[in-house]
Amino acid sequence: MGTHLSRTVAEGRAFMQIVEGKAVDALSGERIEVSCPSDGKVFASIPAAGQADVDRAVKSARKAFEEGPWSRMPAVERGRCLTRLFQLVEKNGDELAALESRDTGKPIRQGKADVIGAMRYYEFYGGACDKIHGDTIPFLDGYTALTLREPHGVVAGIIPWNYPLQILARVVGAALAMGNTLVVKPAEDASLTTIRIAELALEAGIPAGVFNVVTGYGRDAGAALSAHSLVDYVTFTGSPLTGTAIQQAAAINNRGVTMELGGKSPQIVFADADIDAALPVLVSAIIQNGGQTCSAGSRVLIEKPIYDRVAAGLAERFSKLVAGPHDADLDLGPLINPRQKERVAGMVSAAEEAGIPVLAKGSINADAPAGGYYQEPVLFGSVDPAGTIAQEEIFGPVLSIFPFEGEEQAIKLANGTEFGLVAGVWTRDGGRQHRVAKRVRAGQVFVNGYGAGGGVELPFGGFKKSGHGREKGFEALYDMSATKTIVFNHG
Ligand code: TXE
Repeated sequence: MGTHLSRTVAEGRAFMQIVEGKAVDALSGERIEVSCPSDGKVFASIPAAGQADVDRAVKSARKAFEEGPWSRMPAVERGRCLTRLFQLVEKNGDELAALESRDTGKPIRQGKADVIGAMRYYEFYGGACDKIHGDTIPFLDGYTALTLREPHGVVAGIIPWNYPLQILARVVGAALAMGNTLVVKPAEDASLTTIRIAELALEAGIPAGVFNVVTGYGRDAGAALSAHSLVDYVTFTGSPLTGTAIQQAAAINNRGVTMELGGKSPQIVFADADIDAALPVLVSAIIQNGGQTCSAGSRVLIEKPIYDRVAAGLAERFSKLVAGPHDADLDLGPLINPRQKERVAGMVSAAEEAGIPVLAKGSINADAPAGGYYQEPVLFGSVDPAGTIAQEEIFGPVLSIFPFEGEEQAIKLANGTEFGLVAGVWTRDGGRQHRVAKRVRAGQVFVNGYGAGGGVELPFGGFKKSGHGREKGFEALYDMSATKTIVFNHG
């Protein structure tokens, strides 16, 4: 522990992009240094791709799509490739978890959980390949009408840095299951496991050119990829601002998009709730991955009669939370980079200066390396629902709690932000469970529980500013394909 972080297979390695089945550098030869958020020290590097690199990767994916065999391969064969990838991810699980933790600073426990999540995607979509099909439609006399689900073609996947292994897996699993080919651009802050997974995909028998990786900055590689005329569909997880830029770029070619743009997800705790069951979940829903989770439960709405009790329970737990380096495996790791640390710390101090009461703060482990991007957890009480920390996605370990009176006010507060990704409802009243779950505008609602990002088989995506399109489960297979209608005239 301390300043000596454990070493991984990545130490000193110059990572490469994967294009047409080969490891390639950026055409310019430029590289980006990769540092560990736990100590801020450089330990590896990745290529800095530009327009020409993106063009090369997209053409590789285009060729693989047009010439096959992937897009024309029997679904069961594609499924077997994804299943082999699932097995290889399992086999290399320890290495992938260590790499993910080193690259993102997340506690090793979370890295391992992410490997298991990623495995489940490859397993699920490997099995789903030959179980998705079209319909026959009753039509005019003398005709037979049917639908086929066809791949879009080349899919571009732009991946964020918070859960690279898992978010990559949900994109790769669904896109490849439907016979698309792919160009993936991971985040400049966390590209290493994406490169490793693309290597394992080749080993699993996914043909060269089907799954390409370009690494580089969003403004260069990401922008070039989303605007490329040979890309047929773009899927993105990240910030609303970047999502808008990507949609504008894809609109130049009138291409479809899936957008998962984060949230400000509420958990509503009614007076009849099982408070002891709720408390640990309310904490883990915001602390998991240091709060850098699109589905983080960042607002807790508490019915007035139990406000003080729940606030005290949360405060007690918050005061014991400790942040530290990834391999110390504490409650949370550092934030991803200095920019995010500055942003979160800035929002916390602005709220403090505005007089919002701090009910509790966690701590930073005394042994944590000085160069790391640590942020202690903060619990704010009696927050103004219209204020900045109640409305904006903070993306850090910061929880805001709000009192409410009755169901109507709870729903109004829950729906009172621009986001609509996930919600939690805690009550023993069966009628209320259904009423509230239906009226909360969120893509996923958990009753008496909360699954930040959990469940690969559960459709996931947002309302409002949280985005559109659905990932995970069978729904993602619909997004990753288009319906073709064929009509036969038996005349
Ligand atoms: O995200 P960006 P940033 C939110 C979270 C966080 C904020 C900023 O609130 O505080 O976003 O993080 C690529 N064209 N989320 O700036 O910019 C970029 O290289 C094409 C929520 O890191 O959205 C990376 O691969 N691509 C979220 C990816 O977009 C571009 C997860 C995400 O980066 C691009 C992450 C461009 N013009 C952040 N600019 C979630 N929903 O879970 C950047 N990129």
